[in-house]
Amino acid sequence: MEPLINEIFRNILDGQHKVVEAKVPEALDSGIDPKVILDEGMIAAMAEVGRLFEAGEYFVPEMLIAARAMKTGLAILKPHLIHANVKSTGKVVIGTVQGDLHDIGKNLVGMMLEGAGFEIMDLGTDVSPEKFIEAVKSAEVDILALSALLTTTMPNMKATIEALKQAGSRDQIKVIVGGAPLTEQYARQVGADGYAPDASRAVTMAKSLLAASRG
Ligand code: B1M
Repeated sequence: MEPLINEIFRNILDGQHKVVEAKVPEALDSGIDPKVILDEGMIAAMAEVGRLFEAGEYFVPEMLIAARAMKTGLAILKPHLIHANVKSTGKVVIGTVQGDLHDIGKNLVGMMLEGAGFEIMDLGTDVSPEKFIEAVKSAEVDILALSALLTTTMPNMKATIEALKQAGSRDQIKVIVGGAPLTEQYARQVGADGYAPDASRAVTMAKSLLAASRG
């Protein structure tokens, strides 16, 4: 692994956000592709954090400081990942479902959609079905994007889609879902229109759903 990428990986793992703040610009300045910094340095580090947590070597505080370091790096990478001045291709309401506080993946999906020209209304984490519906009704929203990282909160995607039906808003928008524990099959089961395993495929999915609905 490229030494700078390895340093970013290690310092996210160790929660050293100040070092990450220095190393990400250094990696960019040395000409490393921002996507490589993201995938091989940063996302890979968070996967390793998850593995260490599962193995009982990391606990919630370690996960939290790693997440802070990850977010520091993402803020620096953001302008390099998205292209400014792209015309709006549609409006997206995005959030992490009720009971779930994980927001790094959701933020990344929002960031990539923004880069592809979508207008983003980010409701944050632990979003109740009622809050999603309120947002969807408050504007002409094209896509509702739901994220979940816990097997215990995944069912709240179905609850949100059901609430959308009850509110009479289901037919007006496309729903896409994603998050580490999800599968294509689960997405179909909860009644979503699309599933994406990562942020760039969320963009492709969002674009193709809108293209299909607009004819
Ligand atoms: Co949590 N946590 N956590 N955690 N945490 C996981 C998810 C876990 C897998 C760790 C493990 O055991 N290996 C495990 C879940 C197990 C399960 O449900 N089966 C877990 C647990 C158990 C918990 C707690 C219950 C721990 C506890 O308190 N005992 C607790 C729950 C709190 C709550 O939400 N109510 C908890 C808390 C936390 C922190 C707050 C400490 C912190 C989150 C900080 C934050 O987000 N601000 C945290 C972290 C950091 C993680 C891990 C280590 C990393 C998550 C992450 O940011 N990944 C995670 C382990 C892992 O995922 N391997 C873990 C990087 C990110 C870029 O990837 O979010 O997967 P990801 O997003 C990807 C794709 O999934 C996809 O695109 C993204 C980019 O490619 N994607 C979408 C995501 N949303 C999408 C939406 C789309 C499309 C694609 O369309 C709309």
